[in-house]
Amino acid sequence: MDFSKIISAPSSKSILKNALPLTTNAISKCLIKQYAVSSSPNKNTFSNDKLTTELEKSQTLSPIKANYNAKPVPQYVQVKNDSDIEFYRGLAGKTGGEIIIEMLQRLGIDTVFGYPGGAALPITDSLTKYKNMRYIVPRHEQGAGHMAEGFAKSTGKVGVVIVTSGPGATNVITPLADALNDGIPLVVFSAQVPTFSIGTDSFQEADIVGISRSCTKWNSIVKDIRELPRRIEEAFKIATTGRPGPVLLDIPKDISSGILRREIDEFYGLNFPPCEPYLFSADPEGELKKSIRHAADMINNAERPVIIAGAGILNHPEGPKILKTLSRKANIPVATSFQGLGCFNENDPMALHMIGMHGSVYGNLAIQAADVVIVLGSRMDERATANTDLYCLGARKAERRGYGGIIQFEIQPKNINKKVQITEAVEGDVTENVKKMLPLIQSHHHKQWNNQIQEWKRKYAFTYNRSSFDEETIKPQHVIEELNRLTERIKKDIVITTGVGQHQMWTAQFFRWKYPKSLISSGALGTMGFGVPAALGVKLGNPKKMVIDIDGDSSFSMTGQELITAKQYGIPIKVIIMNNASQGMVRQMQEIYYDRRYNQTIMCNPDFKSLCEAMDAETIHTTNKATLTKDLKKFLSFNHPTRSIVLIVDVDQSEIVYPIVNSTDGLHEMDVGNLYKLNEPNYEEKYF
Ligand SMILES: Cc1ncc(C[n+]2csc(CCOP(=O)(O)OP(=O)(O)O)c2C)c(N)n1
Ligand SMILES: [Mg+2]
Repeated sequence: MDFSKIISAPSSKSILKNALPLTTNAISKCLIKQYAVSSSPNKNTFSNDKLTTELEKSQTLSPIKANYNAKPVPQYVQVKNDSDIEFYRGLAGKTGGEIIIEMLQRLGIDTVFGYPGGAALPITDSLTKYKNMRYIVPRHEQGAGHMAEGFAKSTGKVGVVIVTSGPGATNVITPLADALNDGIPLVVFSAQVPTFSIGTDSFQEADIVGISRSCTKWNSIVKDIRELPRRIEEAFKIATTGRPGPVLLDIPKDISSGILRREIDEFYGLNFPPCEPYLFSADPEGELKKSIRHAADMINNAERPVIIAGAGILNHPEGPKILKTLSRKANIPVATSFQGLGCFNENDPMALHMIGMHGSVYGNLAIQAADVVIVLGSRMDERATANTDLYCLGARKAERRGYGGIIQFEIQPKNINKKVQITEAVEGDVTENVKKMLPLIQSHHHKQWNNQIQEWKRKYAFTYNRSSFDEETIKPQHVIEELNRLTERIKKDIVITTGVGQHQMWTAQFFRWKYPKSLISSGALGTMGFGVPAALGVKLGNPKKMVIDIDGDSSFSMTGQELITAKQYGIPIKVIIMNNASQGMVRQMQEIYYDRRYNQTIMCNPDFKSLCEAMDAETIHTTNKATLTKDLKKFLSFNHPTRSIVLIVDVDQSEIVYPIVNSTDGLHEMDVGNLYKLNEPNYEEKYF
């Protein structure tokens, strides 16, 4: 989808009329008047239409004339059906704030996250006039953003955020960047100072459109109330089409408090053209067919195929089913990126689990040895590939011999050939295209290859050093293993969120993921502090599920105050703080690469038990291995309709996440510490 078309296309004649060159005086005179009056909506308000006329009268330069005959009507402009037209007409007489909420209701939104402020009041006050709208106010706007992410990622709906101007808006930058990197649909309304104050360094003014440009899929400021409905529709469409992502609409206070005086008589439909593969091809359908045919041929000729499944599979309701069908049909083992965890049942013998920098040894060995690597909806981030020059060496060799290579199914064109040169790219919705390819796939046993995989799985299972200094010390990996064991039968009803660090990687490694969308974690940006607020958003979207945040002590310290939000709204979540009293992941790097100079990574932590109790959470503090299982059972069986529970587990600080692949090495060059010996004598000669 070429969004530049949307941004640059004229929206309506009236909008163009407003784009007049004006003297500064004329603008401020008219706008100050408008803003002052429109703040009290029942008085004789100054409408935007009247404003336009005033501006026209007062401007001294001759207006730019739009040439309406120059362009055909853009494809995405549609006349809506009768009920839409009626709805649009009904917006006349409403304030900008009311229009926003009307539009949200029409788009099926029932939950908004946000934080109030002077500039946002016309919007948040409008919320009080509508039923069935939940408005969740966190302790910090970052919390609102991560809550919206958790809500959106776990439900597939759009996460909506409303924040005030200036610091309110800048506080959501991290969630915006996080959502952009992980492909999560968010619509953020940031309030802005009135249009006539923009650029005057006015109180709580920040150029949020400029600031958020690189961390949104699209953003815009709405400077005309008549434009508001159309912009909101565009925002939702852009957030949810193609690869989902965050958008931001900046709403000046005079727009949100102003009144729409005249009916909107030009209608824009939600039906954007579908995301077209091969935008510049004369025959996109033919190109797609050719790619799919070639991909199928490569798979049919493969001796050692491997699938890498990413988040793209989870973005389609049928994704996991289609993935399983492909794997079954030709007996292809399935590895998963961190964000793809849950798209394939990891108890399946064909599962290679998470691959990458801290991925499974067997998965990484398989990827490097495979002659055909089929990447389904994964960006191939450097955490998943390590050194790209040494990536998929087996497939590269097969490519040179004219039969194998790397196939990438991907919806986002910019992710194709971004870091890794692809042999065949199939552009468009991943699941739909795999579905199209399935009839062309021949059944195959790949017996020798799968025997090899099973042997690697037996030899190099995820493990850790189980002996510790004393009987009491708890190994962090053991906590996840126990949680995995105790929840085996109820996993369908559990969603897990995490912070970022060692605990996140151990959660990925030692929990066996079976269900789509059961892990909600910050992958590409790696945002500490994601866990607690994301868990709240997940719970609001999935009230029947048990939502567990597995957090690090340092990650929890960043946003743990959102447990007060949990108390305020009675949102019962469960939190495990894996307390190693350190920024473990950084401490581990200091140990390995910086000669044990632990510069400021050992944490001065609060008494987490008292802290969480002060936020009205139930707490358990586990310090001894002997009580871990009992405490975990108590934690899991705690069942209160509104109260949260926090289990603080003091764990061994010295543990290191293995395997480790250095960014300069190939995926097969793993450091596994003293866990076992990687003994594959002829591996390179055989496969590369
Ligand atoms: C907001 C943010 N700041 C800094 C980092 C860099 N970083 C990555 S992991 C980590 C330590 C995390 O510590 P903790 O949450 O206690 O988890 P642990 O590694 O100890 O399990 C840091 C500082 C980050 N990912 N995010
Ligand atoms: Mg820690």
